[in-house]
Amino acid sequence: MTMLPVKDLQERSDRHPKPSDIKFQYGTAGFRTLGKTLDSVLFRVGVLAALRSKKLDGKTIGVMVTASHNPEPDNGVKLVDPRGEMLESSWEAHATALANAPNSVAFVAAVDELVKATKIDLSIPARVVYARDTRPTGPQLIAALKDGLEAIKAEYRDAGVTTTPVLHYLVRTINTKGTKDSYGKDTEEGYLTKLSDAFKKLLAGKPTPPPLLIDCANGVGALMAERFKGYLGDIFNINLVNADLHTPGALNNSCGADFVKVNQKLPPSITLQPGQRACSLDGDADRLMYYYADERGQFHMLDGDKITTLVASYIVELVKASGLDEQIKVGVIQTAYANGSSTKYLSERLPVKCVPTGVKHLHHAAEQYDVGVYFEANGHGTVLFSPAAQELISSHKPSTALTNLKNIIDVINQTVGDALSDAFLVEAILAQKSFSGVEWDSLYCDLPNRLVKVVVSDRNAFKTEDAERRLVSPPSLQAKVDELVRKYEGGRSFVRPSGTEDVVRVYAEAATRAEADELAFSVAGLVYDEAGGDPSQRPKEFL
Ligand code: 16G
Ligand code: MG
Repeated sequence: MTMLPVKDLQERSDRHPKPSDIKFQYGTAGFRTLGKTLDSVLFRVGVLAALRSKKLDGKTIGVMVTASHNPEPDNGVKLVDPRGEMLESSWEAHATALANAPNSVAFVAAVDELVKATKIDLSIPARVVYARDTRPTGPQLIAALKDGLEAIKAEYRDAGVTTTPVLHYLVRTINTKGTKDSYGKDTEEGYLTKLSDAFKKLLAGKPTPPPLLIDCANGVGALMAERFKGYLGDIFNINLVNADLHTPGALNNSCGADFVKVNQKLPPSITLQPGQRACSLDGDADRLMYYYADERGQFHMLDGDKITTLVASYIVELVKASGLDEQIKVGVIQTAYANGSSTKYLSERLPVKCVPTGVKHLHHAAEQYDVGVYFEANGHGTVLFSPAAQELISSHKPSTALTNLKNIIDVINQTVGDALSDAFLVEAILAQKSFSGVEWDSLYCDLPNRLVKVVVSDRNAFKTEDAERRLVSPPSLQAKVDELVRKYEGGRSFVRPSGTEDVVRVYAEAATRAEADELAFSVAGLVYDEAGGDPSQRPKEFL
């Protein structure tokens, strides 16, 4: 029977001591905090990833080192399961337990316990593929990860500096290589070729779209977008801004998808000509925010909900035109953050489901449909085609619509939200439909909305139900929120604890901008008064 390499694990773990004052938590997007505190976590994640691989019969597990849209000093790490999806939730607790073992002896004991509890056969080989974004703490954290992988004798592959969606793609392609479910070539080049070929086919014969301005958040998306240029030829031009990977502190600073979504304005580094369209990626290129300037030069945002609407409507059209609408049902998954107007528009046409925030919830719900379209309002999303739907599409009688549908499938990265793939998807649909930003935007009109953060003494005191749309704790707070909401016609507001920051978030929408702001700040004030802390942190009345 193969035993744990206890001595090696312990000795190497001693080189990566856990900071005694930090409690780590594997949250919505893995571990995420100040990069310089994460050394022990990375070492332990290396061991955990290997155990997960052994548990899944030697399938390759992914490890991505990134903190997405967070500021540059932060970093983080998340695990990717064999089909390119997020780590199964039951293992999040194992990750948290291993990360918090106070010392090496306790860590090895926790590993041993996990092996026994989950009945892992240690003789099975472990395989891991890892990558990182461009953060300065990345290389050192990768070194700690490798030490963990070597301590448990895992085989590993370094995917280098790349985007989160590329790492997800690699995991899926490695694990399906040579099978009937093969998802493409298991290299970055395979990814670039697959997406760009499909995109070029969708654009063929259409007028060349105007060059697309891409704000790369000064992150790793800039590298990937630059690589795509070589694959797109002159059929589609992209111009990169905020592609500076060398200036310290530039990452996600006053740019990127999160900046645009939260502030509902252009990054100061960008000016748009009337009619011009552009988009922003986040720091690891898995979120996408579109926008355009109207003929008066005014900014309009096209967020994840607008992307859902465009994509879902187009896929429904293609399925129908292919004569597959009886067999293939398209559904949409949203979260409470989806703009009320988008939910209204979509649910008049398609089944729409609301789930809690976080990709894993949306992804899981999307798997229940033949075609599941999911985007969070913040721009993270993709489309899933069930194996049966793909089978039907691949064997159905040929037509232009069916060819387009096949190319749409190939331009999409089904493993996870992928900003560049999503941008190509959007551009392909706009080209197919001869839509400008204005026409896309006119599908429905967003309700004004506002998102506010509240710093409270204990965010765990906040518990929600009904896909985070209602609070169950602190008791009686929901009734007070309801009372405030009732004062605003068409008003809606909800309160939820953040899964990635130590804050509570308040969202509100109403018929006018002033009312949405007023409602958001009234609810935030209420939350603060109920569970407050430092008076200087009380939400300011208006922006
Ligand atoms: C993470 C999630 C994202 C979610 C966000 C919410 C993943 C890969 N990412 O970034 O889906 O929208 O957290 O953050 O699951 P919050 O809980 O802090 O509001
Ligand atoms: Mg991200």
